[in-house]
Amino acid sequence: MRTPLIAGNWKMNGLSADAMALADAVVERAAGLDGIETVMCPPFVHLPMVGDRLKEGVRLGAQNCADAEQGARTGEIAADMLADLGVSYVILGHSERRQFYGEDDAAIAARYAQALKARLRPILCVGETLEERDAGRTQAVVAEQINGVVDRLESAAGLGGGVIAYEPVWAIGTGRTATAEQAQGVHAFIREILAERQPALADEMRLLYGGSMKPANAADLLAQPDVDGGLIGGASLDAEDFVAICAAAA
Ligand code: 3PY
Repeated sequence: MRTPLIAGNWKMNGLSADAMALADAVVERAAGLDGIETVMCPPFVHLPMVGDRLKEGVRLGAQNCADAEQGARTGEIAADMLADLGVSYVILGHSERRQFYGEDDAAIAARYAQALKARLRPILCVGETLEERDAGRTQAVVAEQINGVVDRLESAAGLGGGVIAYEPVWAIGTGRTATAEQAQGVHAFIREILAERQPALADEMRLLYGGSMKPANAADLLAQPDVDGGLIGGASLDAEDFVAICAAAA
């Protein structure tokens, strides 16, 4: 049985007062939701103050971590610094990191390994662009991104500490969402890739859908057998919408 997981990716939004107000509102509304894991991933600078406001059942996540343990990495944040703040999850390989900061599979794998070392649970994002989908390359791209990380870890079992988020790039920040059938198709394929590595991993690993998930489409997406939760962008900045999605998963 895979516990549903809903993680809010706040991206680069909000000043400290906004972060505190949003965290308070989510914690208050999410009280009493059972059977799911809820995670808030604010920008790095807001982690301590959001962390201070969380109550049982709501966890703290970060939006990236460094590819090295410590030292000469100006501007980066080490995984164990995040763990030290009470962070449980870390988003890695988001398409915005791949697109705007040139993070490739090797860089993402190095970050993944650091996250595992610090006992953080990585949320590995994969997904195709519209051109790749139109060219019939969705499965090839997703397989390449997953294998590009797993092949660089010590063993496939290492992947097991984490979660995979399928986020079609064409559905990020565009208001477009994959249909429930499109999402299920790719999630089932991801489970096949994992099963080739390790059958138990395929059964246990949670697969999230990300890309304009909102209250209006959440129930449909979450009803799919291989969709175990969501990585929520814009809707995670509105406590009512975010908790409505959490309720749809519970
Ligand atoms: C989105 O839904 O826009 C996201 O990028 C979630 O990570």
